Amino acid sequence: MPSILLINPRSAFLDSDRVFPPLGILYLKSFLEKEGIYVKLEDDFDFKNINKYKEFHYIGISCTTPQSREAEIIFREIKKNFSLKKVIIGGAHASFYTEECIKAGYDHIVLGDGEKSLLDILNGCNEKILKNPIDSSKMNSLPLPFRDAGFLSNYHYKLDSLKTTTAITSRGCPFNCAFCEHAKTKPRYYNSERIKQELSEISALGYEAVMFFDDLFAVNQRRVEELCDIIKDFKIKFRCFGHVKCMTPKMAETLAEAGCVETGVGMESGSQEILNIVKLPTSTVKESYEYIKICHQFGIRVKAFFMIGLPGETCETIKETEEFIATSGIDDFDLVVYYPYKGTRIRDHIKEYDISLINDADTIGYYKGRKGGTEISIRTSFLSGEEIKNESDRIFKKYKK
Ligand code: B12
Repeated sequence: MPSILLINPRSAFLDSDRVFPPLGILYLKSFLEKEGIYVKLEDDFDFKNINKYKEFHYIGISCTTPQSREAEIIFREIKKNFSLKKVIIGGAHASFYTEECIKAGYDHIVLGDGEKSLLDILNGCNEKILKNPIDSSKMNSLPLPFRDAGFLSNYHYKLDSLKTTTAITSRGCPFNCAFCEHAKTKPRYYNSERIKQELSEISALGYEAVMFFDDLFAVNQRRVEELCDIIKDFKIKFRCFGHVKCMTPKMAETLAEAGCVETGVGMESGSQEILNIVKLPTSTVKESYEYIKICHQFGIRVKAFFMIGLPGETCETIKETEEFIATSGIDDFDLVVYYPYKGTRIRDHIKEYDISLINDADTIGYYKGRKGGTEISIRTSFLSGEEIKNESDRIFKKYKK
């Protein structure tokens, strides 16, 4: 039977890469092990003792775009020491920066869901680029992600001072925001039975709270009721993502009764002009205000996410975002400079938008790095990259509690 080492490269650009565990490789490990394959996870690649990896037939690297330089260093090190080992790259970077991965020389590049593609490769498939999305009907036959207390103990996140870990109840997002790589990906849902099992496992590991990382958790009342019915039996606290167009008093009440203490929500901008350009379906600033009011009515905190430097940004639209942050009553927020990832509508049709690329080649592809640092790779016709960054820093410092 073949064996594989699955690596999550370190992320020196972050304040800490030990907050949330890398769910992707946890899913892959349990899936492959069910097929009888030996899998080891490595989240701190040991360059000094590379020989300890010689037993593995395959090496898989999980990669987001800002991890890609570290991933290439690992790739070259492996090839230098074990030239015959096949190295596979997967994760968001492989899906949207496929050309770059081909150029880097990876043996296999896996787009999207990794389970079936990885198994095919381990069974001898020679294709260079593989794409095998998991169908809705197969989602529930996937084993639960590998949650080993030892591995998870490297990661620390607290929600309301409680020991917290992450989970997802669905894959994909039905919305079509112009800045998002994950726009319009077919939503596929795990069923109640499976979610119950997963939460039992999480509780048994001593976690008292969960951060649900579904792109959008609080969207559909029926689904929210189904999920909350299960969650409330576990007496945990949780945090999840909502959408300004979907929050209703009934939904907030359902969430709060099941233990939801906070929702994260991509409000993006306080300017209607900007929302008209980037959000699909278009949301309104009024809906954003309303979202906060509804959540607060049921005791749910709101952390809103904003970007500055979206297409069409001007001094005026930035003022509107500032005004929103100052007056809306949000409990917490994050504000970053927009980064135009490949595979998004804005980047793929950049000429149609009032935005252009600057310094793109000098960036590694993050919007939130060490000590709030951000990469500037865009400008609009009204504002330079520097002006956008200065405004972002100024507003962040002024309002962040
Ligand atoms: C949770 C999350 C985070 C968490 C946790 C990240 C982690 N450690 O896993 C936090 C908050 C830390 C985070 C940080 C960032 N994130 Co983030 N994050 C997500 C989110 C919402 C879910 C990821 C997830 O867990 N999915 C569930 C698992 C099961 O799926 P998966 O990870 O994609 O894994 C599957 C496949 O990708 C594939 N696969 C994964 N690895 C491998 C490896 C091999 C060998 C193979 C074959 C296949 C394979 O198989 C897996 C199972 O099917 C995604 C959006 C999304 N829906 O994917 C964004 C997303 C991945 N993040 C994104 C970004 C931009 C960032 C940041 C750069 C933001 C910043 N700070 O500037 C950082 C980078 C962090 C890092 N270390 O690289 C982008 C990535 C864009 C890109 N081109 O890389 C995404 C796609 C959001 C978006 N729509 O733009 N993120």
